[in-house]
Amino acid sequence: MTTLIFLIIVAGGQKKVTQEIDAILSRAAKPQDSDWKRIKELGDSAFVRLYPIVESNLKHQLPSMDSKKHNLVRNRILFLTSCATAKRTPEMTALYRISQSQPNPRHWIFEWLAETGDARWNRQLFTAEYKSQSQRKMLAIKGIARVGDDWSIQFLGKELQSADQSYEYDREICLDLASTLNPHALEAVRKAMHKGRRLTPLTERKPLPEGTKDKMILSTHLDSKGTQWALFHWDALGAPEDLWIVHRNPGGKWIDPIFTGETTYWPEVLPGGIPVQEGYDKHEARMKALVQGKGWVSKFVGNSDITKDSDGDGLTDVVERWLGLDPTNPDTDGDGISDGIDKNPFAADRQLTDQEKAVQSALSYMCVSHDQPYRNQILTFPDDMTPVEVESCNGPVLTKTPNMHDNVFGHWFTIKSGVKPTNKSGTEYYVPIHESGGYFECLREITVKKVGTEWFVVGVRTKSYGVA
Ligand SMILES: [Ca+2]
Ligand SMILES: [Ca+2]
Ligand SMILES: [Ca+2]
Repeated sequence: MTTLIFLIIVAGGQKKVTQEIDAILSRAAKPQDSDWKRIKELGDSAFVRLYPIVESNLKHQLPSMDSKKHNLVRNRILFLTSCATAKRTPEMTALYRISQSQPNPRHWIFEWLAETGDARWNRQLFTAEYKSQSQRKMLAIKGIARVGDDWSIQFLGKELQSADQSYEYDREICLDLASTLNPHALEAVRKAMHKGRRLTPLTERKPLPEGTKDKMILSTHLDSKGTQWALFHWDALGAPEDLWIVHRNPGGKWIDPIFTGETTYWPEVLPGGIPVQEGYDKHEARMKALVQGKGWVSKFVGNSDITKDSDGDGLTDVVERWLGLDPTNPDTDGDGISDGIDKNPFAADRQLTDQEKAVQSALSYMCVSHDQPYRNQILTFPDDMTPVEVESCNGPVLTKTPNMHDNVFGHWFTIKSGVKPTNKSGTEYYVPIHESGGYFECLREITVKKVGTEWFVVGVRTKSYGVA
């Protein structure tokens, strides 16, 4: 008797739930906020009710669906993904396979699959999507990292070393690997962060123009000894508008690029923060005459002012003044590595406090990339913080100083005030960094965790992303 009453109650409860799900589904085209919450609470009972409807929609209707119906299916899938549990991975994968020809539902289902991090799919599904370079690549990284088995960690570790990554993916992989706190994953992140403290000499960082038709070349001149000179645009110091000269002997290649200290870009301030007095019109007219006429030949060819390297560190005085380095000291930061090949010419290796290590780790995460070796990463530290070294990039890491020329371009990272521990034991830090890449800017709130004596980024919140 008791069992019968119980079964009647359960049956009654299920009927009520079914009615409730039906009511929510009837509003599926325009769901209310409370619907999302409720469907999640209902969990598997909602999943069981929803799954056949969504499967049938996807199988039979999607290709010919109008936008209103499409919206309905989209919402049902979103309901489904929000209520399903990891146990439901096979059904969701079945939906994923059915929906392969439909980019939108595929994306939502894939997102959910990545959330579950089910080991059965990481080799097939996630790696296939990962290789497709699609918008789902980030999700695939998350899915693979969530599985966290040896194979996944090795796969991501290898990708982190691969040369054809963009910095976005490198960052994502570092974050997801570090978040597992698995020793092999941390080793892969450690490897990616430590690329050494030395840099390729400036003049070898990028290829020189190989022909007079090259867009970089603005004007050429043949001297009486048969040597050909060229004035050209080269962004080895960061700005594509910077003017350099180069020469070649008959039958030879362009060699010995020399920075002229001039740029066709309009600089707002000169080294030392001095505003340009010349005025835009005058600057433009002067640059036009220099580039179009032959004035540059007498001004730059054989001019010892632009070739002089007073301290013999491989950077001319002109370049050093441009970057804000000391042209009379071969090792501005005194760390034993000459300015010409020091990746961090403004920051010496030293004993760091936990707070500094946390900042260093957050910056390493931001700078990690396989980007071109000439790309500048420009760091701005608060006044009360001594710059720290960052090794995770291939290019130079410059510190913004009042002496740096306004025309040194690169990827900017500004440490904001408010770096602080998030727990009493001081094993976790919060580091806010403003990033600006020329086309965009955003604030990232980075969480850094201490593992042993090292620090790893385990959380990133992107705030106020915008186009600059
Ligand atoms: Ca020098
Ligand atoms: Ca120097
Ligand atoms: Ca140095």
